[in-house]
Amino acid sequence: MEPSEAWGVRWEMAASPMAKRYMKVATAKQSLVCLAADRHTMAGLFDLIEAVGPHVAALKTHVDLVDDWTPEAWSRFCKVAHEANLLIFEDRKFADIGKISRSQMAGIYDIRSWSDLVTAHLISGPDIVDGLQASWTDVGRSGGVLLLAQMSSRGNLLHPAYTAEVVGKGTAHPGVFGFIGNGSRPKELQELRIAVGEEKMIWTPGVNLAVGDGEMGQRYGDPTEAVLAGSDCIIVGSGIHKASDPRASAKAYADASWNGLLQRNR
Ligand code: S5P
Repeated sequence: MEPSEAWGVRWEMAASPMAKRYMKVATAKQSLVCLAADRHTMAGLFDLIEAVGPHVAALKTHVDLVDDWTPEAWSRFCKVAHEANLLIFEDRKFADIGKISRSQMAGIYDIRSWSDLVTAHLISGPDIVDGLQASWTDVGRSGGVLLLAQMSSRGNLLHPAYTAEVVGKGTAHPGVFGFIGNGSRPKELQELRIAVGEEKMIWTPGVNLAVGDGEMGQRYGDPTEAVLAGSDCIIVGSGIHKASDPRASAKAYADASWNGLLQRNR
């Protein structure tokens, strides 16, 4: 199937080349899954990517939670991710002023040199997006920012008025790839999609085939429902990396998300 057929209006409206790249990969793999690769060792990460690579379209990392991180091992890991045709998304949740966020993209982890996407809060104002974009430009690369418009955790402070401001500023900025929405609440997600319109991506954590409460205030909703409500990518962590058979689990999430997309565009 062609991406234009699978994605319909989103394909036509998406202005960002990174969004088009994601939709192409997702169509080729028939999977709208971003794996939250929250394992704490390099060996665990390599095992995971080898097991699930064919069934996921993007890889979300928390580079600072790996116990035995080294620049060499990480660069090999990124190479394997590229070979597996995965977008690499560092979920750093930047929140500082523009110039510091730009510097934090460098430093020991040098996120700007290997990430295709990063997350940011807009709490410090819109210059954070320019700071992050400048850091990719500094190394001759390009990338996209996902702004946190909603969160999946209970009691979070991203209230509707805040969400509306994030969406208003984010939709107008070409450096913004899209938004993080709350995958655990389809109704909130539908409202977010209406506010965002058709041009930008909405990616959603808080998704699990076992719907309900997770650890430490995490909340989970159904993957297909999230896609039907307007999510373009389900971010799944423990549902895959803690499963007894991560490959089979990744395939189950891929099918749930892909079926959601086909139903949505019917
Ligand atoms: O609101 C959010 C935003 C994010 S990016 N809630 C989240 O859970 N996340 C991330 O998604 C979180 O950092 C973690 O890596 C992943 C969810 O993992 P899971 O194991 O609960 O599926």
